[in-house]
Amino acid sequence: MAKEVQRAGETPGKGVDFAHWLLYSPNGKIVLIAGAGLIGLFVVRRLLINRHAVRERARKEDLIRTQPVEKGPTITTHTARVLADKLFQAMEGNGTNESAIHQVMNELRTDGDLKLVREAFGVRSYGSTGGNSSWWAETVGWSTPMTLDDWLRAELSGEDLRMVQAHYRRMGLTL
Ligand SMILES: [Ca+2]
Repeated sequence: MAKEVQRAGETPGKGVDFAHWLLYSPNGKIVLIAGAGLIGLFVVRRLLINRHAVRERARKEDLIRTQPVEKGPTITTHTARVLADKLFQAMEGNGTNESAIHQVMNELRTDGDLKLVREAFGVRSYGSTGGNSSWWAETVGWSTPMTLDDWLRAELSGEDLRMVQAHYRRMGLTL
């Protein structure tokens, strides 16, 4: 594009020159229209991704709420919230604090406990870079809304994952 412009003797300098070239030369118009089209596509794509993320979040929140409980909880909702946040801190960002996850698992007794913690954890954005989460990353499609179970599956592997799966089984649930 730059070559053609120079041939036409209209070097698009900074600011006004470039704006003039963009608006009034045939090549400039093509660039302008193509640029606007690309931005439009980008915006539409982002909106669709965002709508998908919102729907996915609602679907997963419903799933968490509708799980039946066999044995009642032995912890309070406040404790469940504290434990859910501990788990989140252990997984958020680069790396995983496996021992913190095992510590939390050791404090849970019944499926009611685990379900309370799942509910308190809710659905949180999981980023592609080791679990960094932020609402804006989810809005532009760089992260996915994920439940506690999703997070654990994404963050743990090998022996650590098997240990947590054993805790789930002990409470009559599967991971
Ligand atoms: Ca992580």
